Amino acid sequence: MGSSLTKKINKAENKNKNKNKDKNKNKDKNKDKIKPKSDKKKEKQKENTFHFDSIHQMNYNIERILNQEDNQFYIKQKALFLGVSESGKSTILKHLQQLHREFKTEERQEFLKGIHLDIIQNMQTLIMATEQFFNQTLPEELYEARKEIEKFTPNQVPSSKTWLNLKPLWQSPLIRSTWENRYKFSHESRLQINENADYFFNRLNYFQQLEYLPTNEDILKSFIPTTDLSKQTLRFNKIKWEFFDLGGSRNTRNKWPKFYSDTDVLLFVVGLSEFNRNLREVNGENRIRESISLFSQIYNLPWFVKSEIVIIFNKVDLFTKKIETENVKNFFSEYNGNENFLESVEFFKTLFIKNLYTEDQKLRKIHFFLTCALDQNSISTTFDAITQIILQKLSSQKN
Ligand SMILES: Nc1nc2c(ncn2[C@@H]2O[C@H](COP(=O)(O)OP(=O)(O)OP(=O)(O)O)[C@@H](O)[C@H]2O)c(=O)[nH]1
Ligand SMILES: [Mg+2]
Repeated sequence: MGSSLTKKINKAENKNKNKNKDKNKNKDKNKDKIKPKSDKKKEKQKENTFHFDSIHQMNYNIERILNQEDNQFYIKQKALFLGVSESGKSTILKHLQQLHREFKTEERQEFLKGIHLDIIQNMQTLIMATEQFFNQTLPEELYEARKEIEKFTPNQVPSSKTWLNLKPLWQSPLIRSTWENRYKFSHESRLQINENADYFFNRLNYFQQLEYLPTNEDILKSFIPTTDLSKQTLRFNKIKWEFFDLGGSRNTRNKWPKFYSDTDVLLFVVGLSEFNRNLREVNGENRIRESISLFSQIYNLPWFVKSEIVIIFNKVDLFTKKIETENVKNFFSEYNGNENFLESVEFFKTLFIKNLYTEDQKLRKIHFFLTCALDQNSISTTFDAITQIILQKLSSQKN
């Protein structure tokens, strides 16, 4: 951060540190003296006055949002993650958490429950797709395993038998072939599958261990739909970020409006690789088309007029692989380009902007980023760049 705003913050911090040093020196000198209560009160007032004085040197807008904690000044920013389900909102937030703190054992145990369900539901989908979409019958020797997995319910805890049943199913050539051909049924709402499912099926040996705690990678690759608000406060890049992550499926979006006010940064996440997939919650609705229409509604809301608008084209790792075999034109007939990364990204960018209603609205700056939420470098450089956008905005604001 090389802006004048950063210099101002550093100056305020140094001044504060020096003040505290002096204060500590005096404290040492006077440590034998017993102070009357009223003196202590005065000192407290002095501390508060200092806090106010140093902030007061800064311009009003910055002053309003600065927050002092542990001798550090932070700019407070509310960042709201929105976007359709499975676009990667929670994964980006989980990655930011991992970058700035360690998940505790209890948190990992909590994630484990969701990961178990994700693994088993993905196998249920593969069984269903094998039989109902590809019209194949699983061999007789898998009958028991299949039956057990099929009847697993979300409230159940997997037993050692559950893991033993999953293994032969994943090894079955029919199930493997269904997995390899999953794009053939990606338009079927009832057959939606986590695109990282193979990672988990290849790690069944770990999950079957009773004391197994999920790794950071396990946590990032699993799909645990957000049903309620997840609010996380993280401090990095001199910013105290208050991240709000909300579930993106149609039936959870009614909870969004109460979190709109005072948003500094709107982070609208799009799963770029989802161009060939339909929503889980409703038949026949392409995920990117849903995302475009959702963005145009959100963007026009009065709450976001002063917010920085960021569109994150996420899942670029999957997108890059997918366009080698899947034709964008088959899902977006208006696409005239080649199966080329930059050309198709440009195409999607224009679709998001084109849907905004008036010329005025089109003129508002929208910042686009390409990310892979599983990649540390991608997430940290993206949030460094978003920080720059915030700092530039604040520095340019007049009193
Ligand atoms: N390969 C890959 N997988 C990703 C990426 N981003 C997210 N995912 C996976 O996509 C799935 C959905 O991600 P989430 O972050 O849970 O999606 P969400 O937007 O929070 O979904 P809701 O909570 O339902 O709104 C998870 O299995 C993630 O591991 C990415 O960049 N690359
Ligand atoms: Mg989520």
